[in-house]
Amino acid sequence: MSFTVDSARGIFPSTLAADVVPATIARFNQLSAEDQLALIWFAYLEMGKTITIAAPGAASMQFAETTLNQIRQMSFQEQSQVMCDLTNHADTPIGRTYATWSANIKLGFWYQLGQWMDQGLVAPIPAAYKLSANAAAVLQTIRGLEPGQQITVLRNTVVDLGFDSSKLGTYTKISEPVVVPAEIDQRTQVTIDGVDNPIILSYMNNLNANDFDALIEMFEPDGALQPPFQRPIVGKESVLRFFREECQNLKLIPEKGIAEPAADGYTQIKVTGKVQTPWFGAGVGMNMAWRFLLSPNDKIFFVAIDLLASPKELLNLAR
Ligand code: 45D
Repeated sequence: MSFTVDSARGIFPSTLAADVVPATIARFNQLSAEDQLALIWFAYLEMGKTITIAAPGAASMQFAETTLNQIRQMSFQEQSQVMCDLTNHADTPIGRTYATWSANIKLGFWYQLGQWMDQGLVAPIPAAYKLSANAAAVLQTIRGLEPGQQITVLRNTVVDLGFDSSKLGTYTKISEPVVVPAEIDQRTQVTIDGVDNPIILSYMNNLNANDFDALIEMFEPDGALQPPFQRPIVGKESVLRFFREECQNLKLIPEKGIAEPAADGYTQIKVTGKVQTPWFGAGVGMNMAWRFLLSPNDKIFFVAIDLLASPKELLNLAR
């Protein structure tokens, strides 16, 4: 019996992911639209005191420009309505446009709205707005998270807003253009304590260089990649699309790992370390694990990327 994507998901079962992130988002989703907006605003303001957005994602904002300008022209009441509609997943023209955007464009859109709210150009959240008891409790949970977990909560709430993209029918996804991969002589080379497998090192180096064409050739045709808190993305074509849309300019900083033989000539490898996003740069290092399953042909059959429950998990290399 050989591995399936489903059985591969179970490798290194003692890995503790930050389940508090989906749990917090589930609680957030139970709140009213007004509470959700106010909560994100307060969380964002508080986080801004300790971590700042490094790259305002100018490129991502440009694709939302028409919608942003449309909103800017509206009255405060209309602006508040747009934000509530997005939060309620309402079927509106802006809700539908929003649903076609990649995660980075959605983040750029809100980043700009947040600036404008701050400057008084877009309807603010009243400073005296009183969160419901449930919303206050969710905010309190967010306060207690590590920065890497906080930004993941924020990102995932933003990605979920707008009309449900699965109800759009056929549509063209709007994402930033793919950047040119780094020149060979400009590339960084990672080292991993305990892992010298060239496939794993190349995975990290290719992703850091935005060389998605080289990266995807390292996968089995039916290989899969499982992003944090998501179902696996299966097959080279879908994984490549994901790399192009969601994985530009990441910085992977693997630290340590373990490699060992698995059944049927496969090899399982776990690596832990940090990941930085272009939004926060070196300001936020997320504690991550990669769980790889390499096929007997030395191709990636499966890799899961997990956001870890705590820094202590960086040391957990047990099977
Ligand atoms: O509603 O090996 C206001 C993979 C109030 C690939 C607001 C990976 C109202 C393979 C404040 C205006 C990708 C899986 C909203 C590795 C309101 C691989 C605005 C991992 C919404 C390693 C809020 C990559 C704003 C990872 C502006 C883990 C919020 C990447 C902005 C993780 C929040 C990236 C931002 C993360 C959050 C990025 C900018 C977590 C960015 C988070």
